[in-house]
Amino acid sequence: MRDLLRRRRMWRRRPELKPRYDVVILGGGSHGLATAYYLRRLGITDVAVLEKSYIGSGAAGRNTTILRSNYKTPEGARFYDASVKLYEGLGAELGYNLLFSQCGHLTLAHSDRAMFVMANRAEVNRLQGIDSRLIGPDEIRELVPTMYVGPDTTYPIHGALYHPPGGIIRHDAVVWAFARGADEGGAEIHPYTEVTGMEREGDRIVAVQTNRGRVAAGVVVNCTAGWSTLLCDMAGVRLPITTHVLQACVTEPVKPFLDVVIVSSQMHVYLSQSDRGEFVMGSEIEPWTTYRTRNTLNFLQDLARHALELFPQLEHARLLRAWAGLCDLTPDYSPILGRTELENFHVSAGWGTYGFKAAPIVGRTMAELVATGCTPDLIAPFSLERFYEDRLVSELAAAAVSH
Ligand code: PYC
Repeated sequence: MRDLLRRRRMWRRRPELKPRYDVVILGGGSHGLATAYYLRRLGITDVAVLEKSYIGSGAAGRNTTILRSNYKTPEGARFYDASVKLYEGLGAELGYNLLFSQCGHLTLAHSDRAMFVMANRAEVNRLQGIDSRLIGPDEIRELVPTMYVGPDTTYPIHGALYHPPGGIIRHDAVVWAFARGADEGGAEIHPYTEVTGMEREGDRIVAVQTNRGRVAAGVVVNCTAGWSTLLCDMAGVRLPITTHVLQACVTEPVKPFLDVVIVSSQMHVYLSQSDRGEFVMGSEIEPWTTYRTRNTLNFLQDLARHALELFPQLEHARLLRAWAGLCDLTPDYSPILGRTELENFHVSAGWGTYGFKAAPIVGRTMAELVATGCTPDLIAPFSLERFYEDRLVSELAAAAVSH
């Protein structure tokens, strides 16, 4: 009975902050909570997750829920593939229905050049054992009979990169499940706890200052996505990141007629149909840097124009909601993961539009780094040092958007 009651609750009420924790995680989104969860699995439970707003209020609650691993570089493909594999077992592991649908993912190609690039990507993917291949218009029509694949569109469809394991998952459920899993292991989750400063002694962060007082820390892990540069500034660590906004929206629910994720970087549109019947759609990042997360009419007009070319059936569908999130971009469009120049201050940042896909593998590898002091092989290519050592991992144009 106690177990049952415990299961019904999500996580414990926020306790008082203790004066010290072995590990302090900044950011209560999918990366921070996943790190706390995997730390628990490694036996590290004196952990606090500090979140300035509510749990999952940042990028984890503002993405378009797409999972995939069909990246451009071997390093990227390997890394995101490990994440998709963890996602496959996550619902059962955490005892939570995450509504993961591996419905497949199609990246449309609208030119010969795009076909060539997709063919290369498929090769890179297959060499990593990832199911990914180039298909032509006939197979596209079979997979998505409801999509318009005719010649008289702005960007006629020549083919697509087809990635069967890609799909969508319920993003807020992922956050809640990780939070509950971390909490069950003893990690403390502290919403509405904003970090206002960091105390540094030599090459270590000894404590973080918050709006609820000072907390000493053995290790600090910065998982704050769009705000990571601001938090790193407090620690005196510079990140080569610019912050942009990315907008998305959802229609009212309509009868299910799309069961694959459709992406076109040339049309700047990606869309899928949720389990509730809503069309979840997104577009290109705004090219300027800002923290202003407001929607714009231009975004909605451009997105609607492109979405309707592919799915004219949506002509009368009304928009239910639109939102915007922060996108932290690095010069090579790959993340920055792991150690910084400070001994006990690690970072998961620079995710662009890829962060949510990586949550489980970020959690697992960051937890391993904290527990062992060694950088796992899978994240070694994404170290901050690569920008000083000219070892970039270019994922330019591997996204649904044109970054
Ligand atoms: O899968 O690359 C992606 C993506 C971009 C924006 C949302 N998802």
